[in-house]
Amino acid sequence: MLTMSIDTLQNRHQRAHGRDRAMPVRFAAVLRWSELVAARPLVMGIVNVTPDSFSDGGRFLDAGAAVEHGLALVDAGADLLDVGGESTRPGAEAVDTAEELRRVVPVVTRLAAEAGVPVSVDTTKAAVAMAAVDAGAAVVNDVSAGRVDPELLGVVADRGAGIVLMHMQGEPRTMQDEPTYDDVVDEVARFLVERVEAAEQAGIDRACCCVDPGIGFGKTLPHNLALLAHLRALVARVDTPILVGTSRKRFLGAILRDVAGEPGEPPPERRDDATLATVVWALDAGARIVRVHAAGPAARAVALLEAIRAA
Ligand code: PMM
Repeated sequence: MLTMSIDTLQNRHQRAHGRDRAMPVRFAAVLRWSELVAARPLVMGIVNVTPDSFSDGGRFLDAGAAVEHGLALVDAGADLLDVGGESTRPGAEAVDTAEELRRVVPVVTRLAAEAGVPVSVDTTKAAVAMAAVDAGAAVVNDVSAGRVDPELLGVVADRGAGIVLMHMQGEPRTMQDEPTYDDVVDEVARFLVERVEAAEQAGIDRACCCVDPGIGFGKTLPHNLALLAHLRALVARVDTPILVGTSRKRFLGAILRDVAGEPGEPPPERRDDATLATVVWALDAGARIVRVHAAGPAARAVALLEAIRAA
């Protein structure tokens, strides 16, 4: 079980950010997404400790640089940090467990101690999930929704961590070869409902589950757009908070080239304005967590939308 108390976290947060700043989110010993996102949507900042992620690959491979980046994301407004040691970009090769542990554990350990916000580990491996949770991670973000490693859901259940269950057709190496669906929204919704049931069967409380349509994971541009267009319907069908990750993804580059008249696909680091448009869209449709590289604009969008909603 995760034993960290809210008081401990509050103290850590105040040490890290000064006594005046209230801790932005609270989580109990057992991370219950449904309670965490009840007050307002949350911004999950991305910390990729990888040489080959599509947007920030290689920038934060050094643990110190990754920690600095995570702390900067929190200062900019991130409510959670997602630490990943294996790239899931299309065509990426798998990373072995020892290497993933080497990349992830030191960064999770330090961020869990210093950042003052819940830390999530982006992994499909039970061994990495276990080590990361024992190092202080409160959430396991599994892009395979517990299908790659059958032990992973049990690890999450035993430790009372939160989980993100994401939809993906195929596997990262080949997922963009020829993704096909009869009805992408219906198939993704069914899959997410089924994976929450699988998580419950493994002993995970439904309140600890969050689901994600997996934008860009085994999906063409029309599939990604259909999922965003019908996000409100998806939210209504799955009885769990939804996380949406569009940040800097390839489909945004394709839209900017094809529709917005850019001369070519802008590179990932020039897709933050397009990301923000999708963040606002997703939040308005009912997404409760947005996973982004640039935390500041997303945090300001959350604040703005909440002000409008409250008026
Ligand atoms: N996207 C990436 C990696 N992990 N996890 C979830 N839950 N949802 C996502 O959309 C997602 C993810 C790929 O993006 P990155 O390489 O920039 O992290």
